[in-house]
Amino acid sequence: MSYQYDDQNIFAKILRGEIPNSTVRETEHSLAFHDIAPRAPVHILVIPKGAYVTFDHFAREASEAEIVDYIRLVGDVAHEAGVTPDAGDGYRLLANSGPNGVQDVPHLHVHIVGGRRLGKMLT
Ligand code: IU
Repeated sequence: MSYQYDDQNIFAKILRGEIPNSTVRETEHSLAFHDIAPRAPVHILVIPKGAYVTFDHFAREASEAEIVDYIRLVGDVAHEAGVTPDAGDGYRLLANSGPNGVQDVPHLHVHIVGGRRLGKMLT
């Protein structure tokens, strides 16, 4: 997997409105939606609207406005889902990246997973 962006990936189609999604929150530069196959009571994906494949790609190429918008949305969504340690029992952020990270969809997505006690790794 390179940083060559494939605009036929499923999240690109979601962003173009070609495929429905269960939106949690949308901002100028980012979208949060429920994972279609949740592996925990809270399982939300947060994606930038820009064409970035992995977190490092995003960190190097995105504007500061996109980065601030994205990081803030991840935090806000976790907070609103009630899983942050101040309001709940904690959660995990996960960004599978590239083949060894077993990334299936080649558009950056952070998983917010919580609502149950997790094992040490998500497989
Ligand atoms: P991964 O980190 O690339 O393995 O995660 C991809 C996630 O996208 C995975 O948890 C899927 O359940 C999820 N997903 C989705 O929410 N909607 C879809 O249409 C498809 C995958 I395809």
